[in-house]
Amino acid sequence: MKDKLIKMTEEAIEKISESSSLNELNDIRVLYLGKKGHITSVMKSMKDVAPEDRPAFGQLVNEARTKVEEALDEKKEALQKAEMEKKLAEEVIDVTLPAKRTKVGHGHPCQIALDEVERIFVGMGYEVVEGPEVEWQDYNFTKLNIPEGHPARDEQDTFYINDEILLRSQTSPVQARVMEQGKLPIRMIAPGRVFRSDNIDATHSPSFHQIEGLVIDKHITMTDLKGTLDEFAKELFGPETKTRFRPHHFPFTEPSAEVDVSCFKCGGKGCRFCKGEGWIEILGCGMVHPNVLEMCGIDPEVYSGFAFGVGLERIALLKYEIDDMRLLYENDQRFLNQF
Ligand code: 2NL
Repeated sequence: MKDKLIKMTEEAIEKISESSSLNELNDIRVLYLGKKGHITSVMKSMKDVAPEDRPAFGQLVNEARTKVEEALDEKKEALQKAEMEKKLAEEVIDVTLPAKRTKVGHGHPCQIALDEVERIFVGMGYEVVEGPEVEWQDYNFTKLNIPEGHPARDEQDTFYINDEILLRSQTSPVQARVMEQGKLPIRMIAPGRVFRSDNIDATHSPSFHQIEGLVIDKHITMTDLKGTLDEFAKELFGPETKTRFRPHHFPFTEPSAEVDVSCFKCGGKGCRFCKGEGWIEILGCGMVHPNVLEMCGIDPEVYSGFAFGVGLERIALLKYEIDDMRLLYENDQRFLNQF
């Protein structure tokens, strides 16, 4: 029995030293020390040994067991170490390799144009104020001197949520809200998304962006309006730019005007870009209608003001010489990467 045990132990130790993986090592552990393993079954045969020999026999088996366990542990450690070294060797990082190029994004042409417009007006002391895209029709129309029955309220032109609530068709409700707060004077621009029930073509979209401006103070006159928008045009299109104010009609301003800038391509002589006109229309404006002031809680006998509205897409199309508005919404990177 003793010889058998010694042979078994040697055999186990040899197998352990020849093993080359942790899996293999585990199989050997099971084969000798597992529940039905060789050494375990020798231990179980204790009952066949004479009682007086049992202590010595037990000690022998335990020694054999310890030897095999030690050999297993030692080999396990060696295998783990080798595995780690192999892994480290495989995963060497060459810090001198050139890095992957990261792509840095940039603003959308409309965003670039908006930043420019905001920069100009903030430079003149204006605040930038935003408001909700879903509005009360009271703020979108009534308070802006567009009474019930006015064609601008037509269901064909405006997206209604219900009888009272709609998608704003202009950003002026933001200004109406500021006027109502009653803090005067006001110098603000309200940029944002607006909605009209239009079909999509090269110059129209059911959703586009507007920047409206509002100035309210004592003694504000049409000359303030002209001087401000002339300065804006020069900053946006270059110092040579001239402006032309043509009479127009808006319900919320009186008098009202449309503003053209001298063509920044030909300087006003007339070219393909300005369709031979020498002038390009950029915005609408006027002196705030006394009805609007009154409905927003401001005394038109004491205060007066001017307002204007610019289409952001229109500015971007002009400034970057883009001939189709749809390009601004398609997000084709071949187009966007040019700005
Ligand atoms: C255009 C014309 C305009 C306004 C917007 C305005 C706002 C208030 C009071 C009075 Cl709260 N007026 N806004 C005034 C004149 C013209 O926009 O063609 N926009 C693209």
